[in-house]
Amino acid sequence: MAQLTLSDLPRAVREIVERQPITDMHTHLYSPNMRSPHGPLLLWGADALLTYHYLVAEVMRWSDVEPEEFFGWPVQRQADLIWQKLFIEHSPLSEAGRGVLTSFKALGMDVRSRDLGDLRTALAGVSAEQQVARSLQLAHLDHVVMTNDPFDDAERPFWLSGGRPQAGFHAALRIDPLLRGWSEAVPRLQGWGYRVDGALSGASAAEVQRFLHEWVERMAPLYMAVSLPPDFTYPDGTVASRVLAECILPVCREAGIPFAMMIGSERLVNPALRTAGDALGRAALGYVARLAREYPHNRFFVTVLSRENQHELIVLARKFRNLMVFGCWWFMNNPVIIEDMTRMRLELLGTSFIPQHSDARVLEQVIYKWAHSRAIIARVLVDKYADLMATGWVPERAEIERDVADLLHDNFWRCVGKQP
Ligand code: HDL
Ligand code: ZN
Repeated sequence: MAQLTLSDLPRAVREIVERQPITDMHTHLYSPNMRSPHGPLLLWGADALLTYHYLVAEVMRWSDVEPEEFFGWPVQRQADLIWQKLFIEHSPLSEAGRGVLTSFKALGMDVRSRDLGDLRTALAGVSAEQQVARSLQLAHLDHVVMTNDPFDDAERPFWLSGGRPQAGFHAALRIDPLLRGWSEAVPRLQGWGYRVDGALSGASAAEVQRFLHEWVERMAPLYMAVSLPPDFTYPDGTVASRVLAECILPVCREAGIPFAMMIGSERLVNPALRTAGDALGRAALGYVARLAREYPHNRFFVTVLSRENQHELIVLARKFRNLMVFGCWWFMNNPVIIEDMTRMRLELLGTSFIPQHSDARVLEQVIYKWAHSRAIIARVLVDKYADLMATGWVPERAEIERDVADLLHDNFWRCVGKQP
């Protein structure tokens, strides 16, 4: 077997990380054949990239336009303002700003002109299917997991009509209203014919289970998911705790799929910014340990939104084999934090975690989000293998390939209990 020298290591690790096909386990992308009553669900192209809600939040800091007025503009005019403020009048040093340019460059577009018209033209005439193939190839992704919400009026008709995503796109059943909007969910469930009531009495729990089983049947999700506020806890005597214990976890166990808890999102801290108005809070993670302990036959994906929660979550993963830590989520998805978290995770978990997901909402974001993260993950791995070599242990190339495949691909598929 080819043994590596210390001087070989950086190049070898970078190559191995670059070549590893990735399964992107959490995105907001849609298969290009998925349509709402108003048109395709997938967002792609220059104006969609520029009006990503991360950049909307950033442009509001340099502009005195009222959000209400801004959201009334055509997308192209919104993109024009963002380009002018965040790229021309101020350097795009933020991760979301730099990312747009990384994706443009990878797609063969020359950003030196700084002419947004030229950049729009470069993407004109390309079909969604072509752009999906180009973007996934450039990002070197083999599978993409979507976020699929049966409460979303735009998406529900596709599934109810028997629609199926194209190969390579997989569903994740997203059920936030059941755990953080129960009072609004009840009339909707009733309207769909499920005999539930606000107190979860009578047949309600069985009916919520029926609702979940029917959507598992329709979507064939790889996992079920929820985003939880920082103050969520379990058990807390509310209906949400009963929905979790009596409905969600039993259905996940019967369906053989993990439950993903994305913890710490504070919705609409500034409602005027709409999707861009969410923030974060530090959570008390004791309930994560309790769930992992009390439900040993359930598997849990967990990611947290507060930097201060990261270390605590990693330690919990050391205690529970049914807890899989994943991703640098949302406000964590910045180089300084990705590097810090990846080092901490490797030092406490070895390779038994999933370092990243893209959370891409716009197709071409997978190009920059993964290019940026692969570079950081490779840099951290070089250091850790060099530390290993200092003990006299010489990692073989095939072992590094195995480790990187675990981190970027196989750990996910083992946790969902399926072969891709
Ligand atoms: O709840 C989530 O899945 C978050 O990722 C939100 O969608 C958030 O708006 C986001 O896009 N973060 O990247
Ligand atoms: Zn997300």
